[in-house]
Amino acid sequence: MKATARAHTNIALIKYWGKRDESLFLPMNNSLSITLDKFHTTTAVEFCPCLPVDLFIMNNQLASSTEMARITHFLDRVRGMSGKSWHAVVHSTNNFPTAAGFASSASGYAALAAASTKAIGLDLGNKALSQLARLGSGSACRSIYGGYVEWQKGEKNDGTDSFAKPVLEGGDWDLSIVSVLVTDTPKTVSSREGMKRTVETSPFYSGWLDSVEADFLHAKEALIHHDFELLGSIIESNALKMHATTLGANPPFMYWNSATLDVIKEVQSLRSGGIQAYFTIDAGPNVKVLCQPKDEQAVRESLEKLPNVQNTYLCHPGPGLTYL
Ligand code: 2P0
Repeated sequence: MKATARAHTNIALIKYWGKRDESLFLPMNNSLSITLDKFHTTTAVEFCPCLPVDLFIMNNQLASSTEMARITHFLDRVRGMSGKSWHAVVHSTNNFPTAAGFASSASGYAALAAASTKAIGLDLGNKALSQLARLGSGSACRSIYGGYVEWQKGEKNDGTDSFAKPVLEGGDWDLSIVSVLVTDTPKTVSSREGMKRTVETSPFYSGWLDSVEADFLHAKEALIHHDFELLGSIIESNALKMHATTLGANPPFMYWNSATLDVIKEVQSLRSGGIQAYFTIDAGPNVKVLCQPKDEQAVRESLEKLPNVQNTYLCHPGPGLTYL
């Protein structure tokens, strides 16, 4: 009983920041993302009655006991859904360096949800796969779909109304995303810990909640109407608000370094020079810059000139789940 699936990473335009239920990965707010063409995780899962435990091999190496425990916890849900108790061997490969500043948990759990359910004989649709992927890592629910995707937070306590759905196909509006690597050093505060600490201690978190729904609705409108200037200004402001909440947490923390600020300043200077480019930053120091395809080379060249930029990766909207 074997299946292989591939899912792509996504970047948040409107951020998922804070949970209302930790164990069910239910978010405090709606979020919006672009699935990227360039970076993906491919996962093969094989269930066998011969295995005494699950095995997880990540990029050809046996995973740590912490990662193994997360995978087993996830597969326990899949076993529970199928009524089978078999263990599995999971082989997962990222086509991007794990330390390159891209969230691998989103593509990782989306691919695992698809491959594991198919391998165990379940036939789930995308909505059910999105709900399942969410239980591995929140942002994974968005990587089930390609293009532009929303995650509706839902209201119910059991999470049955919290899943992602497509907003716009990638081919409907081709935007460019220049992903800027300023460091590959692992962050000291994980996004999971960071959002939890912020919800529990930051006096600025209520300001986030007061404004994020309006950001979400305006960004969605901008997407539907292909209004790049509006979309860009909203996503920048939303990212800055998310990062501002971390400064008010106890103890406070900050995901940026000085090179992050250099990239922000360069994007502002590009705009002063007439090139429409806008930044967003997830839970780390690396920056993603959105622009239109006609400007992508100019934007990339100007960012690569910055002394503290290590690399840039040019991405476009990418596909949803595929089975191999
Ligand atoms: C996002 N981030 O919307 C936001 C923006 C980081 C900043 O989703 O605890 O790895 O596994 O649900 O999904 C990163 O958090 O956290 C994230 P868990 P996840 O993309």
